[in-house]
Amino acid sequence: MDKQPHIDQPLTQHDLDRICDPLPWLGLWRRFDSVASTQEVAAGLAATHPEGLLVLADEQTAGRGRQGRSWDSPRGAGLWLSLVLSPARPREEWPLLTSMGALALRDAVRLIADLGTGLKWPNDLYCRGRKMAGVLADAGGAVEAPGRVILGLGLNLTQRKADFPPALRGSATSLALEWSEPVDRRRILQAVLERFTHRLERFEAEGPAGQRADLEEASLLLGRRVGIGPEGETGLAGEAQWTGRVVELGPLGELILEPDDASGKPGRGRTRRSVASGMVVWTDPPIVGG
Ligand code: BT5
Repeated sequence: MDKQPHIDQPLTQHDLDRICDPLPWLGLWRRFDSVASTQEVAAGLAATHPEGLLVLADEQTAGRGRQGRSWDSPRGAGLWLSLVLSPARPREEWPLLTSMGALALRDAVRLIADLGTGLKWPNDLYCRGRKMAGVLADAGGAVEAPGRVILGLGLNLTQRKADFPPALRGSATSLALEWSEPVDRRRILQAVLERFTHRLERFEAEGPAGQRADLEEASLLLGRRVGIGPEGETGLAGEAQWTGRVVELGPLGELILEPDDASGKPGRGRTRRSVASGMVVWTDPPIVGG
């Protein structure tokens, strides 16, 4: 009876119970057929539930990216979920949670499929030069639950090229597009949550240092020349305000750059700049293999 379940099978509340129950930090989990955004549903629940929460939806009608951008989340096409966390770490370290979410998505994809993937700092998971997943952290914004972080994870699973809106066809990908073998959606969810739990426990015990080696290993930007656009830019096709080479990652995974000189030549030895909120708009060499 238990045929190899395919990636197209929806997750049930029963699946969620089985997967979430063993996770020590998670007190409440809910699945919905359709919501505007799991971030807002999670924020609403957080108001009355102090424990760790998970909200998952089959479809989002107004999925959100960062800074007002949107996240395409059609019915059944991916994992669309939000986690409400109360990290036992100083608030200034919380930005690392975004990259930890992206690392957990990468861990899960790697457990299941033999695929090369990498992180475009701080929140994008790329596979062969296209975006497969994104992470969004709400803390201190309009939907904030005080003292907590709402971490939204979106992982594309079943889309074929034509399923993406035209504007995303050149830049987005899904697990099904990259990996032809059947995949059990429950296994992916379980792997994402287990790997994230492991990372969270390590973060709470050791702080940012415990994530560093993985961040370096996964980084698609370390060692590349990059163009930094104005805040609010996205994607890899924008106008750069300045350029430089990424020479190392900072304690929270931020990019440390050696800026180019005025003529655009590598400015070896120039004062390094840390990019905490600027956006990478192009890379040289381009991200194709990651
Ligand atoms: C992100 O923002 O990548 C964060 C995505 C977070 C989505 C999850 S799903 C569960 C939870 N609930 C929500 O409402 N959101 C979270 P950003 O780096 O700003 O990237 C947004 C950009 O990615 C868009 O402007 C598009 O260019 C592109 N994009 C949108 N949907 C996509 C998709 N499904 N796959 C790949 N790229 C996409």
